[in-house]
Amino acid sequence: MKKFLAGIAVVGVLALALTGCSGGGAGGAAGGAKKIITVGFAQTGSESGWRAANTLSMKSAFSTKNGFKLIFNAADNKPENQIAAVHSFINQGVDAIVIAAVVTTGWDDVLKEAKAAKIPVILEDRTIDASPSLYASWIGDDFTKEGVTAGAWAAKTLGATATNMVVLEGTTGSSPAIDRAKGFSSSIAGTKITTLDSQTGNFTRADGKTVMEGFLQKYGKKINLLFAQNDDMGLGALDAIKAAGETPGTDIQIVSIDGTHDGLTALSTGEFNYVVECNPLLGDKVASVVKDVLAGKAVDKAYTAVDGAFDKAAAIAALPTRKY
Ligand code: GYE
Repeated sequence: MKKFLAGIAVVGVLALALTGCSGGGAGGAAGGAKKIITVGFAQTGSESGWRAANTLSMKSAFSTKNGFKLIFNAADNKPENQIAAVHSFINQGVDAIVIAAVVTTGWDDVLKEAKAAKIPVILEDRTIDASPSLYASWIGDDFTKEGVTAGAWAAKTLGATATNMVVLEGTTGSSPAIDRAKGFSSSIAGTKITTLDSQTGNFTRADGKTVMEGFLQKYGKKINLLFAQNDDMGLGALDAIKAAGETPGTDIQIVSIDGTHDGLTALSTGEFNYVVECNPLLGDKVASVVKDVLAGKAVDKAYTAVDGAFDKAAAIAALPTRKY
């Protein structure tokens, strides 16, 4: 697995790498004008702040200026919509397909069709359960590691005293929901943290709020810890916690994942207690991999972004220059 930095410091390097290879390959039709690369991008939807930043990053990387025609589809987080979008990309004869898969399962048939049509598929953000022979590469973040980091904070901070946790899970069947849960559990194993309840909030603020309201009704003041699998659900939960007369960050400690501007703001004011980063700015790297694949260059099967984590002081320091 190749590590890459999607942060600000490396943008220049990635841009250089892109410039370096743009002379040859798919972009360089022999002797004539450069061929425009048509790419179909099957995005999950628009569930979160992370997703908004990811969509922007993809749209700016796959720009006309960079030699692309982007056909963008947002599937409203419905797997069937997303499969239909990929079918339509195949029918339109796009040069390449990029997928941020809503769920890990159900991909074999449509990916086989893309392969038969000789259209390369590049996975962005989320991983899938399919034979690696059905896609060229994956570019994203290490969700298991994010869960491990979030859980390690919880274990260190609350693991020695009896602690009742509730969990707001991401989209059921999505790779970040599956892997973050796995990573978190491994870190809190053997501690005094017990899980009172764990339900999906679909990575959205609205559902984070509703599900947290339910938890508070059911468990009252028993809850000491909330693990929100993304910032948005944690932010939605804040409203429910305040409405129940409790103080977020004190009565109920909150750890979340993403590191969006809004998440870090909640951390800077003490309403969240810890946030693990998940970098959504993957567009430039995805675009360079697409160009390499179409140029017949060897690419790695996986490129993993490097992520950090924030406590209150780190959030305050990071906020002024935060890009998403
Ligand atoms: O954490 C969440 C988004 O797949 C990593 O999807 C992504 C997740 C992200 O909606 O906010």
